[in-house]
Amino acid sequence: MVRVDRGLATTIGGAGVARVGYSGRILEAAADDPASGPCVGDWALVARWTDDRSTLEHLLPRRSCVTRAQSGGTSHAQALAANVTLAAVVVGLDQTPAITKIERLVALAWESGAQPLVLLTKADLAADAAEIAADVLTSAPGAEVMCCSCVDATGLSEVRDRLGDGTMALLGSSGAGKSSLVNALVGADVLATKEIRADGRGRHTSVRRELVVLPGGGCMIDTPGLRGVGLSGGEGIAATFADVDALAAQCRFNDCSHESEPGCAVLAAVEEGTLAVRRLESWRKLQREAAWVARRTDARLRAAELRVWKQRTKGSRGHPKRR
Ligand SMILES: Nc1nc2c(ncn2[C@@H]2O[C@H](COP(=O)(O)OP(=O)(O)O)[C@@H](O)[C@H]2O)c(=O)[nH]1
Ligand SMILES: [Mg+2]
Ligand SMILES: [Zn+2]
Repeated sequence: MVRVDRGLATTIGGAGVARVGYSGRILEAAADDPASGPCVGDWALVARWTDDRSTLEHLLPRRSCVTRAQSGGTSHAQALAANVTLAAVVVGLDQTPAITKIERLVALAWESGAQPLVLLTKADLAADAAEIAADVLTSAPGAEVMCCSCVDATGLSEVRDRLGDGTMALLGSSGAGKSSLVNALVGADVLATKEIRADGRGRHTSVRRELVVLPGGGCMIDTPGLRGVGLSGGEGIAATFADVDALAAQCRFNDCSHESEPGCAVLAAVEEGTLAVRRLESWRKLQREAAWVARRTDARLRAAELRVWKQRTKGSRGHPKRR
C-alpha cells in the first residue's frame, strides 16, 4: 500500500497501481482500533470485482510498524508506517539539533521494531557535522547515525547502500529535509518540497504519508512533519536510554526512584559527570508520559470490555445480535 486516504488506498501489485476501497470488515476493525486500519507500507489482499471495482479485504500481519499515541483527546494509537526495516529520525543541521526531540523520536523508532537511524540532513550547512553526529550517538546508543546533504550529495550513496532493498520511514519535523532526501535518492522531484519560512519553521507541505519506490529497489516512506509525538510504550524509552537503564540496574534498591536514595548509581553517574543531568531529566519526562498513556489505555480497554459485556447481557434477553 503506497498511500492511504479517507476511504481509499493506493496499492501497487501485480496489476500495477490501483485505487481500492475498503471492505466492511476492514472499516469495522479500523473503527475499533485506528492503528489496525490500513497504513502506508501494509501488505494487503485486494479483491477485484466483476464491475472492475477493487476492495481491500485483508491486511497481512505487520513485521514492524511506527506507531504513535494519538495526539489530542483519545488514547488511540495511530499507525504511521508499516513494515519498515529502518525508522529514520530526520534532523536538519540548519539548526542546532534539539536533543530531547531526537530522543523522543528515537524512542518511537525503537518501538516500531525496525532499526532506528538518525539522519542528519543539510550537512552542507554545518561545519562540524561529524562532531554533532558523535554527540547525537551518545544520546541514542544502539541507533545508527548518518550525515547527508542533498545540496552537495554528501552521504547520499551511503544512505542508499544502507537502505538496500529495505523500506525506510522518515520521521521528523516539517522542514527537516525529508521530501528533498526522497527526491535526491530518486533522482527526480517526485515529492513537493517547501522553502523554510523566515522564522525558521517549516511549512507543512506533505499532507499525507506516501511510499516511494526507488529506482534499483528499496522504498522510502515520507511522513508529514511530526508535531506532538506521543509514545505508546516503555520499551522504546528503555532502548533509547540503554545507558541510564544499565546504571539503574546497579542501584542498591530495586525500586530506586533515582531522586535521593543512597547507593543510587544513576545519581552517582550524574555526580561524576558521566551522565548528563539533561539526559536524566528527559528520561524521567518520557517515562512519566509513557506511564500516563498506559493508564489511559487501561481505562479505554476497561471501557471497551464494559461495552462488550453490556451488549452480551442485552443479547441474552432474547434479542441475539450479530456483531
Ligand atoms: N542546504 C540544504 N538545504 C536542504 C537540504 N535538504 C533540504 N533542504 C531545504 O530544506 C527545506 C525543507 O525541505 P523539505 O524536503 O521540504 O523538508 P520536509 O518538510 O522534511 O519534507 C527546503 O527549502 C529544502 O530546499 C540539504 O541537504 N541542504
Ligand atoms: Mg516534506
Ligand atoms: Zn537509582
